[in-house]
Amino acid sequence: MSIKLMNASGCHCTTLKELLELSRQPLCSTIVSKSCTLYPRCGNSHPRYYNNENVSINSTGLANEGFFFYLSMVPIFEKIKKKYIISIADLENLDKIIIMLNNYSQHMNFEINIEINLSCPNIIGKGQVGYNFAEVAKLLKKVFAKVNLDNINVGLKLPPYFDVDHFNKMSKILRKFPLSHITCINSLGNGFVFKDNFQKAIVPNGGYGGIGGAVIKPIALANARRFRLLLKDTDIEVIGCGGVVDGRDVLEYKICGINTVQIGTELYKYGPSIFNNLDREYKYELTQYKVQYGDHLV
Ligand code: RRO
Repeated sequence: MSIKLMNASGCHCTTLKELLELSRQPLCSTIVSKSCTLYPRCGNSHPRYYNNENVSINSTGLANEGFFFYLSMVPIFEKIKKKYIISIADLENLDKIIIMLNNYSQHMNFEINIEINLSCPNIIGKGQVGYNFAEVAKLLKKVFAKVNLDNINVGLKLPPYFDVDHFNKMSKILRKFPLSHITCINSLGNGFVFKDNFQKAIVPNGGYGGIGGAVIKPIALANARRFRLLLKDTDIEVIGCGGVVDGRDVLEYKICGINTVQIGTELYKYGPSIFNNLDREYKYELTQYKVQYGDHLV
């Protein structure tokens, strides 16, 4: 009943220093990069991140070091045998990026994992593709026609869904493609948080941004659980992301059939040592669970 912990994209995974720090954490089993664009971006103006005890809000605006930097990390993770996923949010340049990935993986003979981010809520003036089902189907058709599946595993980062009809429609689309995984969920888009002094918590986009932290756990858990059930007869792994604060939260994901759980806001708050704490707490919670309910997770 082991569980794999990893970072959530956007948390401690933008710079070389952050990625190397994560790479040294034995209990961070996989590392996903900050969502990238073909070329580097500075992102939105500061302050663009805030958290309190229950909630985080960000409007980072895709600040990243560019696709080539995240691609250049592949041999490093290959050498230390750590799974690494490049998160890609640049849908406009996806064709070019896929051609480069195909060439690179073939020449280097590396297996490459990517995650296409369909759910960035913070690009001002642009909606989240994950909410446009026809667009998602079109995009996946194009991607899988081009990508070299011998060397490249393709996953998706999805936004939160709130309607049963949306889960059904989305899973119908997803099951048509040989996806390696889906990550459920990205932050809840376009939230708004006041600080104690009634100032808006972040500055860009009028103060609206993606919501994370403890408050999103019921929605994140529901999304991971529903997709896990809807896709149970496929090879698509469902990775859980959202609201994990302690070992009990990790166990709840596990009970929903999720074997990999991402840590976002708490990683942002406490740094990579959070993985040790969560692993210890999860093992304790699991022991308590077994004493009370037996060996089977419901
Ligand atoms: O960079 C961001 O503002 C951002 C991204 Br790409 C994302 O996928 N989710 C999020 O909360 N922020």
